[in-house]
Amino acid sequence: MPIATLRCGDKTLDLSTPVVMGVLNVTPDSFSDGGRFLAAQAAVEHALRLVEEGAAIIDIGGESTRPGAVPVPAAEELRRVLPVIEQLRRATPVVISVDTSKPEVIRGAAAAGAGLINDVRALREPGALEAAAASECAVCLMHMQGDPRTMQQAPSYVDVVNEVKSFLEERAQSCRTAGMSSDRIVIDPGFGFGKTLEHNLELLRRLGELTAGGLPLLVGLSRKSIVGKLTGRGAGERVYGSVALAVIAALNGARIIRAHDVAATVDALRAVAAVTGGATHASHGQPR
Ligand code: 9MG
Repeated sequence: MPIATLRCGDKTLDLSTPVVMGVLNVTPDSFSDGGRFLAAQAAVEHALRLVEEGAAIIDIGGESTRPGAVPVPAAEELRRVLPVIEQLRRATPVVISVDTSKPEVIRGAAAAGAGLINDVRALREPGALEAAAASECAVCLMHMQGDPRTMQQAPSYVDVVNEVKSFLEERAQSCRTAGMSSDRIVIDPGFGFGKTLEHNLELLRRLGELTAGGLPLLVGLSRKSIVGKLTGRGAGERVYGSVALAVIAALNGARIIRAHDVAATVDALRAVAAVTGGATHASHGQPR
């Protein structure tokens, strides 16, 4: 029986129908025009717009995980994310997620009020598992082959679905051994993280096989190169392709969809929920 709620610190997220996690990048190229204070304020305003559009979770990222991205020190990542978490926590009850792999950032984010740690390295950095287990946060364990600097150079699998599944089962078991209950764990196949187009399509087709262990599944396909390859569109014009893939993911069992274009994704998931049964979690309420 799949787990229908996720315990995120002092909040509980209902996953009986799919919800949207809105993406909030706070890297210098995102909101840096007027210095640190104004950048944090602009980021919070953007996040609140995503909440208005129906996001149930806001995922704050202070370090890029794109192919080729260069790591930043923990202190800099904390300077980027903490003011945004603190302000957002006061402004909205939605779950605040932090996209990080560093134990210092996990501890700081949890203390500031984050409810979910979204780790593209699945808590494999030294001290990360212990830091997450000591918090009350939920964790998202993502699969990645290699690391962001090199992952797209030559991804290779015998059976991508079985390899991703075994990895995620092993990481989930490590979390349980460290003291986390299953209602704090989400798994994610990591679309685009050390995968070719064919690997991504195979994972999407067979997504249901990953939900066999009963843990909720998060997917992030929004604006990624998979969408660009399928549609021939540049990064700024991938809304329709992203929404189409989000719908397929939801129909194949995903419970959390990580998306930049929240309003469009929420509408699409409402349609999915109407067909598959149950209401959606879109919080903006009024028909548009
Ligand atoms: C940070 N980030 C970028 N892409 C992502 C994805 O597909 N999943 C998760 N969990 N995080 C992601």
